[in-house]
Amino acid sequence: MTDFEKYSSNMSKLFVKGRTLALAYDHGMEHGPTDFNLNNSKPDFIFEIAEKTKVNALVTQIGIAEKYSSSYNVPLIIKLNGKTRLSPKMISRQVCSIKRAERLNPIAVGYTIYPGSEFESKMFHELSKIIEESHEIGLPVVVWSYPRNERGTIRDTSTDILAYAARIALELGADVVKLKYNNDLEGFKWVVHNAGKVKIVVAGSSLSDPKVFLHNIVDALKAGASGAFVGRNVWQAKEPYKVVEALKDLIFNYEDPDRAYERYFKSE
Ligand code: FBP
Repeated sequence: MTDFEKYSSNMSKLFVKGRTLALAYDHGMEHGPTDFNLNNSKPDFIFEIAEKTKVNALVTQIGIAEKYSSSYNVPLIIKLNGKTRLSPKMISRQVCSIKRAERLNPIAVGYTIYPGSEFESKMFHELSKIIEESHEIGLPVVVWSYPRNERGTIRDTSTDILAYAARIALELGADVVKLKYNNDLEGFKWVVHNAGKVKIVVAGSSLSDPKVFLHNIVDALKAGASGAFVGRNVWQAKEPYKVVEALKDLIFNYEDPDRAYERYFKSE
């Protein structure tokens, strides 16, 4: 298989009919175990959800992928950088090489940038090398583009800033950009427009009422997003499997959010 064929094959695993749903589970590094309980702190719990629901991919840091993925048939997206919330400096550096990630045969790699941080140029520089090397071996790159100021206290999700975050991903050569959705359907269309040929996926954000959450996802899709990479709204939910099935209906079957809510959550 040529690198281009490998790239196309990976992209078609990640996007089915142009849409995707992945589970995000890099929070142990980013937020710490405060996000977890006795169940979802266990990587096996998350791998089982990903395998049984057949989501397009599971996003983890390399350590979890290395220790757990061999027991499961789950497509991986391996995050190559990470930071903790213990450090006030808004810089996330590479913690895993492409060579190391490649041993696990992921369908893509991921990297977070913080546009607006005083360290943005370091992250852009590192990311540009990662994109170059990944593309040489047919690996798509997903960029988490999260605008922040120096101390991480400004998490601007205005339309202009999100459009900027999307544009940076396009200009750096990302294949997919992950953004926070700002609950502004019309504004988000401008964000999508500025991403050009880069596909946009939205984050789930902190645990919210399922009805509100499903509506937000559908609004992001209506604005032109190609799917979602969801973490806490799945594995912190009372019934994670129902959340994933509802999301699949919205994303792949263009289901109405109220109908999906009734189907999966009404009896609760
Ligand atoms: P959620 O769906 O739980 O919001 O996860 C999305 C995500 O991008 C994770 O991949 C990442 O760990 C986390 O959000 C980072 O969130 P933040 O930088 O806002 O703390």
